[in-house]
Amino acid sequence: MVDYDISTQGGPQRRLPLAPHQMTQRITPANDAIVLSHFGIASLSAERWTMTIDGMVARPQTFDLRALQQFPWTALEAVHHCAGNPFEPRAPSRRVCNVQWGGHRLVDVLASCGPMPQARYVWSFGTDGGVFDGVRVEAYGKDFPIDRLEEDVLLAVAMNGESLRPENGFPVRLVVPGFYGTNSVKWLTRMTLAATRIENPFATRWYNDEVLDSAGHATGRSRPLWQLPPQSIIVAPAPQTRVRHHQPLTVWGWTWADVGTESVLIANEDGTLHLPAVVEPRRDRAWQKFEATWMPNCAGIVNLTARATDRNGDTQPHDNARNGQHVVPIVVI
Ligand SMILES: Nc1nc2c(c(=O)[nH]1)N[C@H]1C(S)=C(S)[C@@H](COP(=O)(O)O)O[C@H]1N2
Ligand SMILES: [Mo]
Repeated sequence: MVDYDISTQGGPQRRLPLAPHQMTQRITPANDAIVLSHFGIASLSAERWTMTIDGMVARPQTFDLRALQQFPWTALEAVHHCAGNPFEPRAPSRRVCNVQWGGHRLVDVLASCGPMPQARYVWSFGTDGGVFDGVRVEAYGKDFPIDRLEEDVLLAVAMNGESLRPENGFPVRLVVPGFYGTNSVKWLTRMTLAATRIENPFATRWYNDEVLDSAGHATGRSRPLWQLPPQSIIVAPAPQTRVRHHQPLTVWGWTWADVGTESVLIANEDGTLHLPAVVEPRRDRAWQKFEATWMPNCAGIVNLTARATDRNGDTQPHDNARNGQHVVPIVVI
């Protein structure tokens, strides 16, 4: 198995997120945003960059940056969440941040190529490739269902109001808001419309989790890590905070899901606390703030946790899942 955590030049590169209690800002500054690159950081020139759109389109085209700039500008706020280690589907990933992307809607750019009605998937390729987990890969490639296009899929050239940084995909990356970060291909150079799924190990082998039945047993099937399931982190109180019993305390954090969060319940691990939080409305596909006032009623260690339920009615599992609950031990004195 690959050592996913090594960080060598030209090899995998990561910037770990802030700890949850440090994620106090709604928009994560670029210096604190996560970075995940399987083959190092590609270095592309804005002047020489081109991207070809081909496959099931009436008019295949190659765009340079000036051609891309002819399309309307749009910006949106979205949670940006790395699914975590592809080989550890049961480990909760809190590699998350929330950023503002700026760029051009892919649906507009594709319309100029005349997409054919038979096309069902959009394939995207980066310039980067190499050996990952013992497998040689020409180029990092992903796909997403074409139904998603009409929503908010972007060809992003900016993050938080600045030009994309090299590590985040300069000069142009795909952003599929609401999908795990792995789908948002950086250093984008080619897109292909197709009737079938892409054959690229990053789409069909890694970043696919086993489907479990209702009893939690393996079914032998897997599914791509696309839509974000419901998730949450507690920002405050921080772990090991000492609080007085019978004194009200604000518990707050961030929650997100592809379809948006419907509700968040603050609980403790012994099941005696069930406190509904107030969840703010969602802006674009950003994370949503939740907040509740908790009155600890006796001294001791309390393992505080939050449980988000999304608008489809799906709820965060306690643990053993990428979206397992975040637990924060608090000392009540
Ligand atoms: N070309 C390319 N795109 C990529 C990757 C990569 O290694 N190469 N990593 C993916 C993964 S797993 C994640 S989580 C996001 C991270 O984007 P960021 O580094 O801008 O935060 O990019 C995705 N897009
Ligand atoms: Mo990722």
